[in-house]
Amino acid sequence: MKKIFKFRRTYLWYVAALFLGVSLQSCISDAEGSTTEISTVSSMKAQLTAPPFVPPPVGARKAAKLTVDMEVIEKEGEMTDGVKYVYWTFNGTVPGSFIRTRVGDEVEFHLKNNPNNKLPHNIDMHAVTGPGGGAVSTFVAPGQEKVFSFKTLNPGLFVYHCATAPVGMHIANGMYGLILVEPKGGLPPVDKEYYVMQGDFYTKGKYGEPGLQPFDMEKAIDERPDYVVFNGKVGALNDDNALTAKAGETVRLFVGNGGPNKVSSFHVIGEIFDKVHVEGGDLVNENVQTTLIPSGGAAMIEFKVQVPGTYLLVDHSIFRAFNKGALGMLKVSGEKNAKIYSGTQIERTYDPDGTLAKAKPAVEAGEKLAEAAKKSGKSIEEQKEHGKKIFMQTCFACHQANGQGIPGAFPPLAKSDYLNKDIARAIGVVKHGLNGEVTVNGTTFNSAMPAQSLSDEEIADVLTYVYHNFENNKSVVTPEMVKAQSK
Ligand code: HEC
Ligand SMILES: [Cu+2]
Repeated sequence: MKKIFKFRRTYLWYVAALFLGVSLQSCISDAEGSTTEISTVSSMKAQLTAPPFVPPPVGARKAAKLTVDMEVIEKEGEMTDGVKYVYWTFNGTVPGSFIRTRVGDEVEFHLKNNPNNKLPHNIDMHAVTGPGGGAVSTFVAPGQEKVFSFKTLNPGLFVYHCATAPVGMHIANGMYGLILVEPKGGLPPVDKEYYVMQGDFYTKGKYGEPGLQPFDMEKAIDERPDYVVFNGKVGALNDDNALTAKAGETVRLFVGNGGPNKVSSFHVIGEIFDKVHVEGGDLVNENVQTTLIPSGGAAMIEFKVQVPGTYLLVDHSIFRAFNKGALGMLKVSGEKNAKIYSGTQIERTYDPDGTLAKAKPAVEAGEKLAEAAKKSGKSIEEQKEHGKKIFMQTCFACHQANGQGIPGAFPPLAKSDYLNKDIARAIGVVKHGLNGEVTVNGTTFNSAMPAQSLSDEEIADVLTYVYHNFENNKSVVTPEMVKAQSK
């Protein structure tokens, strides 16, 4: 017995010594045990990019002295069609330039304030260890430059932002961006990488109210944004500006949230995140549907795209997506795969008790026609007034309040060439519904509009309203025209 015990003790010592040796050796071989100790061997100018693009991966590059040039530019931009806003930016974009570093880099940061600007600014980078994340050392007046240096000690995806009083206002005007600190050896390679950042905006006018809209401090304090958007404006990532990938590729999204107020429930409709670096750090969650991105926080999101289509990036606090602008697009091209996603396989009427077959003619012949007859002989003004009510009850949910539609889902009725070209056809759409491809103002939609169960008079009024608004051609539609339209 005693002998065995002794043997075990020796064995344990042997194992311990082995461990010690291995860890000592790894320390010596990469000389990067503690990130404060990593030495830099070269110096270079950091390559910066405007969103939604990111600089190339660091790969195997050793830690270096990195010079970053950042200029604050106050400039007018477009929040959405017809709505102007004065943005305060880092390097002219919202979010500001993407900065890509690796752990152990020594960053020499140059902050310049454009001489045409009106206000002083600074920068607080969450990747910086030191007072104010750099804010204390970078307060610059217009026409001034300040330089400070820091060492990147922690890998991760970090937010940077202006921290000049009133801080909330500087951030609300667009002063934020992302700085990535890659681990030694870099992040695992993927096929596509993109830079997306959410922000909430507060304007004197309501959503869509045209003209130059000033910042509204009261709404900002109450956290009642008029706009919640990706990359600084409504539609920054839509249609021709959509992110792209091919089926079979892996995609990494660097997603930040500038706030200033709202937490994002970030989701991509029709995708599951294979991996999420939660809060931009080392913790990796897998198979995630929606990830929380705090104000002043970020996440690295990875997924493989399998089948073609348009995938919508949204804040799943969903009114923000469809009514305040938090909607972007990832367009995936490539081969269909019916095993993974079949598309509609069967479409047929569901009428188990014959209710639909009986009720439709009855309703039409009955109360609705009677009501229509009673109210005939309306003026165009009366038609428009009645039509507006119907529009707000029925069409608004899909085509939106100003008839602008929703990219990728519902075509616009505003300035719609399809609508204005052929009245009979438009009547047919509302009366009988519309399926399959339709091209409106050069954009093709392939969805379905159900037939609207409205009387001939209601269809006449709502179309008259639509034709007299949203910059359409002011056609008048009468119940007789609707009645005559059989298909
Ligand atoms: C449930 C959502 C929905 C509702 C409600 C709806 N539509 Fe549509 N509408 C669509 C979709 C989707 C299309 C495109 C169909 C396609 O791709 O084939 C469309 C197409 C149209 C078009 C032709 C394309 C264009 O943009 O000019 C007109 C006109 C139209 N709708 C008018 C109306 C009117 C008027 C109402 C209200 C009475 C209404 N729609 C209600 C979803 C809707
Ligand atoms: Cu500022």
